[in-house]
Amino acid sequence: MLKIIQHKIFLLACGTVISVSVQAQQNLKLIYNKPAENWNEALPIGNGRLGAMVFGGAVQEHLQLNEETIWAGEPGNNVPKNTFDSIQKIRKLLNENQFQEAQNVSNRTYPRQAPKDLNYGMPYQTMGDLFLDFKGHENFKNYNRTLDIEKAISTVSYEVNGVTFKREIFSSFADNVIIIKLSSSKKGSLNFSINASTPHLKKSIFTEQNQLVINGTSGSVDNKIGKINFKTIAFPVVKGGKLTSTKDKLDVSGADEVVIYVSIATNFKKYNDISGNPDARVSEYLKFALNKKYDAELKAHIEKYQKYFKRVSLDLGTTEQAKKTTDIRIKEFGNSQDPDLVALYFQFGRYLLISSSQPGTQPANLQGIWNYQLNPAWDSKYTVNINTEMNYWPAENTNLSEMHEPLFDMIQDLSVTGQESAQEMYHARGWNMHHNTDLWRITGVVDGGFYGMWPMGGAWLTQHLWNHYLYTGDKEFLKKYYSALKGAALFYLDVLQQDPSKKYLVVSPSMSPENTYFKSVGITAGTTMDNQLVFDVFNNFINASKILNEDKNLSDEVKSALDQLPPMQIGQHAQLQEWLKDMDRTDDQHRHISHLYGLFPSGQISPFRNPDLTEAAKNSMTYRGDKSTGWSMGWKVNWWARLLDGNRAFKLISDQLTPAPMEQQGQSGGTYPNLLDAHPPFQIDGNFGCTSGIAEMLLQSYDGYLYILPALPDALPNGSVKGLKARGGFEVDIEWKNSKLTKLTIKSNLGGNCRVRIAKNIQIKTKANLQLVKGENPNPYYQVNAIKKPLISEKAQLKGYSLPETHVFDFHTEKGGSYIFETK
Ligand code: FUC
Repeated sequence: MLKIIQHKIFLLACGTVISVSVQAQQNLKLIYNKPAENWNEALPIGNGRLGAMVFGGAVQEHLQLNEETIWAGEPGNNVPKNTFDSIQKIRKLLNENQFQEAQNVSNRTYPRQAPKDLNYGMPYQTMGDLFLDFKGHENFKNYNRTLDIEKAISTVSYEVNGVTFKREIFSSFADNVIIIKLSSSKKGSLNFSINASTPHLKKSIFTEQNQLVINGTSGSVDNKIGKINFKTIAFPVVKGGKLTSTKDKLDVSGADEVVIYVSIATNFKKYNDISGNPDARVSEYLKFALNKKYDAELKAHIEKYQKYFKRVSLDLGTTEQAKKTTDIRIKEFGNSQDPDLVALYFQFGRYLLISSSQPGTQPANLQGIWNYQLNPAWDSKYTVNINTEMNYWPAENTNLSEMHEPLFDMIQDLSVTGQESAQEMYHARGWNMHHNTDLWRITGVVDGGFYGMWPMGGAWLTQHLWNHYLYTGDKEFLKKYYSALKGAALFYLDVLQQDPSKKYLVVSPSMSPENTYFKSVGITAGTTMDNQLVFDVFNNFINASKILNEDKNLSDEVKSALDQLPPMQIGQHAQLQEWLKDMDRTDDQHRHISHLYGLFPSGQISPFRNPDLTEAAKNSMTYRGDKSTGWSMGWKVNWWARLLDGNRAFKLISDQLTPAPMEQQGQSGGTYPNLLDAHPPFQIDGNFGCTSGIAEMLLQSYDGYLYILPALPDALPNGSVKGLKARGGFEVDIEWKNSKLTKLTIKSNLGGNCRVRIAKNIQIKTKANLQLVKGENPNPYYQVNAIKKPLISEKAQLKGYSLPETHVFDFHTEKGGSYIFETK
């Protein structure tokens, strides 16, 4: 074992010399040989706040532009008034097994369309479009278009009559504007006009002092008036040549080089404050950028981006496929060997998270920040019965912890606005929300009493707070968000009802997200997912209050409720039961498999600790099938990784990397030519889910240990990954050859015991300082919350879960220490 502290290398028992492993040469570019013909071929750039889809046309460049706070509506929650009596009635009907009637009451109380005085959330809206029209570029050749995700830049180049034209386009992380640089191989050859459009009803587009201005106001929907005012300026800096303007168009002629700065600002300050001044802000960003030189701006942008991006590298090997354009690689993925596309897809997920979620910005919504419509699918808002959480699964394990911050800020907001729904709808303390929110942090029911009667959004979101703590050990962070954890626990303490048959404490009413147990009936009490979520909410609170030495009495009360939650159950088909009663259908192929929340992202089911539950979870997965919407397949990659089946996980990655149909509706996901995920239509969660799943195949950290290469597929026999994060502040580099671990490096940021599980056939070269494992891992970030023994149906035919042979060892780590293991 080698131990490195403060850059010094100590050779312990073994005499090997550390080989500095060469950074893998990866192809980190999306490449195309023709301009985008539609949005799903255009390439996304973003700096967390400003997004653009770059089409790269030779005759016309088109940038579809977004600013993350342009949403319809105005401040205000959407909590329905005076519905507590209906909730009580539904509870009673459910206790009396009058399921259809319970559903009817819910549907009547919360109609499918928002009543006049309410709304079901506001849509995220596009700003509009910028166009650059080039004269005489119809006959272009040698066309090349890229998205360089190592530098966060999109490039376009082509040739017309022997002159090469080039563009570099990025949304600057350093300067808060979008920058477009146009150049050519021959002086004086840039001739084009700049114009814009926006679909907003309230708008004005005009030129003013050699700049193009777009003013607008967001839309009004339901009972909310559109009150986001925005201003956009496109400001060209022209070298050589001339810049002239007409009413709503700028003309560049005979220029050598042009840099266009696009600045966008709104009046949004906070969910309850829209007193910002877009005019002042838009000019301020612009002024700041105009004070610098392009080269310095580019350098600063790349540096800021790479600070995050370069923390992780993944090399899965490369083949001839990597020389092809990205659209062709996606088309051929299923019938070729292209491990590098898996690495590219993984890194693209990290690129998207860095580009759509920066500290201080809004969290990534259903489309990250990229949306061309005023009324996008599901409003492109935050659906929290899976989608928003999935966006943030890669935040910790792929070493992008800071990208998680916008989500934490949103949870903090919701823990305030959600007090209204807790009190008004449930007469409960604490806070809650249902299955959606938006810029205004609504917490009421959305889409009516069928889809919307799910009071669990806060329960799931707060898991992100606790997990961030487990990864970072940041006690200040825990203190800051403790009230949100406590508020969630208080809500369930007050809301849990006693189930009449077995006297368990259960959430009622609720549903297993979007699924039904009878035709059109989903409303129920005590779904497996709800029980698992409340289990986690209660344990997080108990653990946090202990660490921070707070609320001892309340913690005892929560503990007593925790003990009365139902256990997980294995039903008659040997499946993990989705509902409290054994009602699962084996032909149910619903995209949501919510009861497997306990397997991932939660860690309540583990193959080694609970083989029966693991087998049942696997059976549930098998019944549901593989192909589905993009996010559903993304989730399945993570589940198969947790089931330790790397080949099946890889099969789901292949399904995900299937060309998506261009139809904008349906349940058949895949990947668009621009590598974005299709629900369809485009929804970003599948990108993030799959990225997280690839990380879970290489490293898992739950259930008391770090598991190295837990689900390595046969298709990826050789490779290396550097910089993945594990709970407890560990940072892990792994190398493997012929499907076997060859080298493992673990850096410890917090110190403490490190428990590692690896395949049995791997022999570590030196075993000095390795200890045999005794009892539970003493590392506090690896504490396992004991679940109840599952109930198993007499009809369930369990075969026994076949576990891989592994060995587990402990070693002590110092804060800042680095530990290297080579294998024989
Ligand atoms: C949930 C899912 C849908 C879609 C929507 C945004 O309602 O069931 O498939 O992802 O969110």
